[in-house]
Amino acid sequence: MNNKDLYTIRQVIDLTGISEFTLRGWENRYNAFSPIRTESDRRLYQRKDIQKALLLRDLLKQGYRIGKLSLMNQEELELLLNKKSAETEPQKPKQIIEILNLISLQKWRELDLKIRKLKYETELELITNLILPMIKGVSELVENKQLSIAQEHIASSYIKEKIYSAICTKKNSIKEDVRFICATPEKDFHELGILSAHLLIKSHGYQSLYVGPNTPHRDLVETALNYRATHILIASTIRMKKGSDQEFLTYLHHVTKNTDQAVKIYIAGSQSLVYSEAVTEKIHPLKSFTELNSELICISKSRKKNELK
Ligand code: B12
Repeated sequence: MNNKDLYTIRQVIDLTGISEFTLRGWENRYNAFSPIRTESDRRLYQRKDIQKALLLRDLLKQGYRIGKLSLMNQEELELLLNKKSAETEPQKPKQIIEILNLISLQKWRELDLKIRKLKYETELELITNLILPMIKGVSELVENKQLSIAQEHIASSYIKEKIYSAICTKKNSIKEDVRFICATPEKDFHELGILSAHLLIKSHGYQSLYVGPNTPHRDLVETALNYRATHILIASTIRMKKGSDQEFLTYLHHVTKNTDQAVKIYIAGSQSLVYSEAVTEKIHPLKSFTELNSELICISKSRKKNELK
């Protein structure tokens, strides 16, 4: 490549008006670019990186979120920018706004009380109307740099406690022939999705074993065999680096290959939806908790049919 086509970080700052802190944040946290490194470890950007930085800058101004933009390629970003206005996000319920205010003010004791008091009718409602909006709110606060990593950890812990306390209210399973296990793949510590799924499964009266986050595929397979799992639910939230798609596919391949043919494997989470090539007769993607809930109802119906036979 011609050296004239490469730009130092200073030149990129001058051309785009974006600060060094922001450029590095987009690179490190969102994998937005991978600048070439000189021998002295200085970053050199290509023309396409500058174009992407400009697109990101303009779309962020329109109200889009960096987490969403970072998953798009240049062509998709351009298309989005040509749309007249940003998606209008639904208004958050009042109690969620109050909770997010307490989080951003770091009023942890008040937050604890408020989260404990949250009322809900069904577990699906708790997940979709309260847990997911809280997570989304936390994620927006982090993106807007209103929360530090430590504060994000604390907020996530309170959300986790709420899910745990809902799990504790559930009686032991009566439908013993359906046994789920819930996990996230190795290196993925985002467990709020699978923990919520574990709660929802239990609320339908099924057995569920919470294996938890960061589970090596060998351990998952071994657990599935010992527990005689009938269903495995794997949620993947993170895409850490280039090639991690392949890692996830390999992970799934191991789990599929080494578990009984009758075991149904569900994959969920923001990253799993891009893995359409993973879908086989045994692997079923789940887009949402509402879909998981419908699936759980279907399992119940087919059990009843089998009992009648
Ligand atoms: C909470 C959180 C954390 C917590 C996790 C706490 C915990 N105990 O789980 C903590 C603070 C520990 C954390 C750490 C990190 N995180 Co984090 N984290 C998040 C956050 C705010 C929420 C993720 C979450 O729990 N989602 C819960 C699920 C349910 O919601 P969702 O992801 O929106 O998923 C939707 C669907 O996909 C579907 N779905 C998702 N899961 C499931 C499961 C089932 C069963 C079903 C049916 C549906 C479903 O439902 C949701 C609603 O539609 C996101 C922000 C975001 N925008 O997502 C970042 C995010 C996932 N984290 C991110 C990063 C980079 C990290 C770190 C690497 C940061 C760092 N530098 O240290 C670490 C490393 C963790 C690791 N190796 O796994 C990035 C990932 C970017 C990427 N390239 O993939 C995100 C997107 C933030 C960002 N924009 O930068 N994180």
